[in-house]
Formats: sequence, structure tokens, C-alpha cells
Amino acid sequence: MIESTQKIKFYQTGTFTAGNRLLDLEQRTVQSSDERTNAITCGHRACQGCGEALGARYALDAAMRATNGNVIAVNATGCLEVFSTPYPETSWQLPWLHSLFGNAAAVASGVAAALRRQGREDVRVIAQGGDGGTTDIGFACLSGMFERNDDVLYICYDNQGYMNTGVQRSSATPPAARTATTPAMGSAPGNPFGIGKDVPRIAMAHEIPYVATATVADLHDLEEKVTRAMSMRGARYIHIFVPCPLGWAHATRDTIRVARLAVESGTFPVFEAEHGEIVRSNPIRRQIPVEEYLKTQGRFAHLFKPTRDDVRLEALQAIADKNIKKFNLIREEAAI
Ligand SMILES: Cc1ncc(C[n+]2csc(CCOP(=O)(O)OP(=O)(O)O)c2C)c(N)n1
Ligand code: SF4
Ligand SMILES: [Mg+2]
Repeated sequence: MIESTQKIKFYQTGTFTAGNRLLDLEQRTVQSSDERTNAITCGHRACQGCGEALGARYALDAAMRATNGNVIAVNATGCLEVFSTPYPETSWQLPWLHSLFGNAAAVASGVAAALRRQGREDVRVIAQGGDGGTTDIGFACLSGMFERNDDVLYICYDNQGYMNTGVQRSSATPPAARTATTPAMGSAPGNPFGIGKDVPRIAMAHEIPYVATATVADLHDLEEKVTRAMSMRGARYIHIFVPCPLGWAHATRDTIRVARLAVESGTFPVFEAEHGEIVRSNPIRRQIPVEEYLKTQGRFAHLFKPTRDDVRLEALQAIADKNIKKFNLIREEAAI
């Protein structure tokens, strides 16, 4: 008789809350614990199915657990700031500061410096902003924060556009995507520009202690990365992929599915880097064609109707294939 063993992997434990029941208590997510902080709580005005609201809740609750509740958050202008703090109300259950659209990293650096001066090393600082606040207007302040290695975790919630002001294009908007400023008309409908700024890799070029990407589709992974980041000192950066049902024109119930398809198609690579070197990447279980991801969203509808745009579909597939190669996302041991 031939005896063989196969390691069983519970992939669903990473995604669905119900999957937590398959895990020991200490391995369950922060979100499944009734002791979580609820860092951003009910009453906010995010759209139904907003990926950014979910991402912020997951990240900040994990950071609060990792620091015994000692977090000060600094927020850039954007949806997260606007929907959570309509004056005089707030949904934040932690000290929280908003200044301007472009200076969250600089304000956070100042808060960290003041805490250091007071000898309050137990209190940790998180800066957070959207892709516009991070990859465009806040980029110089962010690079300065990295270069000085200030003791701040910066989190970018990437919904690939200026959503708060009506879905304009940012430098994180993918090629061909329709936005209010890149309409689906003309010879190159949608965003006519290239691949956008790859801020996680730009952050790596600063050789800061920690850089990671994550999505709202994998709660365990996201929480682990925030926890790891909070165990370190110096400048850290996490880039979280957060679908936006309003701007991307996908069903509100599909936020998690859209994020998962972005990962499984290779469109959004999930990895970690320390001091400028990639140390881990999350393998793809089953590569899906990029089309399967694009078809979930109205912002790419013009690639399929009234006629199929094979040239641009191939270009988008090529970007995903390149990611898969660059980050070694398809590996023998990942297949079951
Ligand atoms: C200097 C300045 N320019 C423009 C604005 C208007 N503004 C506020 S939020 C925003 C877009 C934010 O986009 P992003 O950072 O991606 O966050 P999102 O709303 O998509 O989460 C813009 C253009 C502003 N507040 N300040
Ligand atoms: S526009 Fe998008 S990011 Fe803003 S609240 Fe709505 S779903 Fe969230
Ligand atoms: Mg945005």
C-alpha cells in the first residue's frame, strides 16, 4: 500500500469570517473578536460596499490591538476623511487629526517627533490617505518621511482615482479605465496613460524598514501585515487595494470579489519587502484571465462593447503577466 500525505490548506480562512471557525482561537482575525476596538464605527457616510471603509476598519483595529490601543491617526483629505467626520460628528474611536490633502505624511512626522521629545515611545503614529493624496499631491511629503525614516506607518487606500471629488483620474488609475476626466470616448477611450506610479516599489527604493501590499479580500493577510508593521520602528508603508463601487461601477455586494479577482489575475501583486528587498509574495492559486476581473466593472465596459478592444485587453493582460513573473506569483507548491 502506498502511503501519501497532503497538507490541507484552508484558503477560506483568509477571506470569510465563517472560515475563522476552522482556526484555533489565537489564530482568528482581530475582526472576529468582540474585543476589537471598532476604530471606525457606525454612523459614517461611506457608500454601501465601500472598500476603503472596510480597509481602514481592518487596518486600524489591527494596529490598535498591536499597540494596546496607543495609536494616533493622521488623515489626508479624501473619502475616508469626509465620510467619517462630517462636523461636528466623528466615527473614529481613537485620536485622529486632519490637516490638508497633501501633507498627511508631514503632519504625522511632526506628531512622531513631538512624541519622541516627550519620551512617549509607547504611542505610535499612523498616517493614511487615498491614492490621490499619496501618489500625487502628498508624494513629496511621503518621500521626505521615508528618507528621514520617521517613525510612522503610512497606509494608502488605493481606489485608483479621486473618488471624493467625483471620480477623477489619479496617477494610480489603471490604463483604459473610465473616469470623469478620462471618459470612454475618442480613439483611446478611458485613461490613455501608461501604468501609473508604482508607489510600493518607489517606497522600496527608499530602503525603508517595511513595505507591503494587501487587499480587503484577505483579512488575515492584511491584519498580519499591519501587526508586523507595528512591531517595527522607522518609516513603514502599506498599500491596500480597496475597490470603490461608485467609481468603478461594480455591484456593492462584489467589493471583496473584485479585490480577489484583481489578485488572482495578477493585476494587483501582494507582497512584502524589508529594507528594499522583497521578502515574501502571496502565490496565486489559480490564474484567471484579466478579462474576468475587468468585466466586473463598468469603468472597463467600453473594452467589450460595442466592439471588443483586443489591443488594450492584451496590454492589460501583459501587465498582469509581467507582475506574475516579477513577483513569482505562480509556484508549484501553491497548486492543490
Ligand atoms: C489642495 C487641494 N486640492 C484639491 C482638493 C480637493 N480634493 C479633496 S479630496 C480630493 C480627492 C481625493 O482622492 P484620493 O486621495 O484618491 O482619496 P479618495 O477620495 O479616492 O479616497 C480632492 C481632489 C483639496 N481638498 N485640496
Ligand atoms: S465614492 Fe468610493 S471610496 Fe468614496 S465612499 Fe463611495 S465607495 Fe467609498
Ligand atoms: Mg482615491
